[in-house]
Amino acid sequence: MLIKEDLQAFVQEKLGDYLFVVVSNRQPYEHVYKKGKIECQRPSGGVITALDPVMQACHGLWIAASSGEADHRVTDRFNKIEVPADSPAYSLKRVWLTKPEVEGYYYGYSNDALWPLCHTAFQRPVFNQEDWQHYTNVNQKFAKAVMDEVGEAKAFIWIQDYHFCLLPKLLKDMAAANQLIIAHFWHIPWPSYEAFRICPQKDEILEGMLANDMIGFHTHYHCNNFIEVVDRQLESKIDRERFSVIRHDHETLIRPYPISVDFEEINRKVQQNDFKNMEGELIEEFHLDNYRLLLGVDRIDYTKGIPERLDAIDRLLEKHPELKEKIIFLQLGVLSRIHIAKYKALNDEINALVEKINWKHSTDGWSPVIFIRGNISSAKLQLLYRMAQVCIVSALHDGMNLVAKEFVSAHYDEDGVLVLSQFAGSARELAEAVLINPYDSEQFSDSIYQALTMPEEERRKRMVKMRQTVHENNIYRWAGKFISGLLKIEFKEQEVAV
Ligand code: ADQ
Repeated sequence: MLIKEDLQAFVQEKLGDYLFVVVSNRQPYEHVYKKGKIECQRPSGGVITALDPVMQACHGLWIAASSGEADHRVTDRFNKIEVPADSPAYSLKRVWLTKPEVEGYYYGYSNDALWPLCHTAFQRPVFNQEDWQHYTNVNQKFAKAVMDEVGEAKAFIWIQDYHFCLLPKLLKDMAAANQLIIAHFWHIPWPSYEAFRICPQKDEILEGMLANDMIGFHTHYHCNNFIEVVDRQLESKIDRERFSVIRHDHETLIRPYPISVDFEEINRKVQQNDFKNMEGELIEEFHLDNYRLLLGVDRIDYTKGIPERLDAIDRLLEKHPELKEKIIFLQLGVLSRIHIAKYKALNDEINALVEKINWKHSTDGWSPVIFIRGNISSAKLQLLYRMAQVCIVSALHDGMNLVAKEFVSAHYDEDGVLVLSQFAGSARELAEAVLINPYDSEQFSDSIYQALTMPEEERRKRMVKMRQTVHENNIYRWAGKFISGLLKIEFKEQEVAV
């Protein structure tokens, strides 16, 4: 196991002469007005959850798009601010995007074209030329922001996700030879060639990405898909021994690095006394007394399988009416990308389903489903994970899914059952979960029943195993492995103080 301090020492030793720069679309902290005052808040989302502890350990520079209406009020003349506010550990540089840029680059090309293209969750991608133009412009804007900071220094640029397919090549073209080491982590699935080939900009996307020195995916499966796509689409040499692509004399390593969470931190925090005190408040707030708690936690996104999950709860109560007044299913959902029509429709669909199920099954004083929309504090969230006897992750397709790992990390009592979609990347590591096919409502509802009736001994056996897995492969190990993979050195744990 690697802990925060080990990663810190490792990065300082290995990347001593390099600037350490992370680039992502979403920023880890945003500033907003609340009751006339400026407040700092953390947006929800997997990339932020994963990278913030890494950056706190590595003290680098994070470049991201501004998203809060008060952001500009707190940044300096270089558009930078030290974060987190209470104990500054790294610099955040904000890139200002115009409304048309956000529309075209973020809602348009990134989330209405690339997101559905990569998830193959039966939503048609929309490829719009104007969106592509904005996507290209914003990638250029970020390239300039990076080079303004880096100047002539040597730097390690760690690009996050599908918003920046063109950035690696733009940076390599702007920088001096050998000035930058560029790596890209792709947080979502990479599709098969059959799915990817419909993309009109496929060549530009692949060209841009192959300027990276390394590309990381969550699973071997996604790496294989990427290699196959390149092999069939571009003239290049695939080195199957080194698992790399060589194009125009440049080699890009392709590697699987399953992302994770800060196990230690969640596990420690959830056992603190103030957390225990908060339990009563949560029971009261959500009227959870005397019920067995089933939990779902998601950004509201059509890839997360929320309607499928509600259907399974409905079916469960149809098949097992004896569970009425015994269970509560609490769904926490943070609104996401609501400007895209599909997301708005999904939100309406979920509202209607919750109403329907509650109407159908409720009794005097009891309704089976509570749906809480909005961002909930990490303290409350971690406690709810611990209080939940069953956590349901039913993604139709997901790169990893951190909710599954957060639930496991919070269960220091070594109890609780994870019901997990076989189409989430995390299912490859958390094989002791009750695995489901979210498209199969019969099997799904039977699996929830299995989770609710599983003998304690078996629950514990499975949870202990899953906790070991997440404990060992925590977020610091993920980052350490990624960085050492990039430096093409063997990862030796004895090199860092464990
Ligand atoms: P996401 O699609 O955002 O991430 P996920 O990995 O589940 O999905 O992360 C969501 C994060 O947001 C979790 O940390 C969760 O706790 C938090 N969250 C969700 N709802 C919340 C709420 N209502 N209140 C507070 N917090 C909430 C993308 C990919 C994933 C991949 C990650 C990291 O789609 O497959 O696991 O990046 O690589």
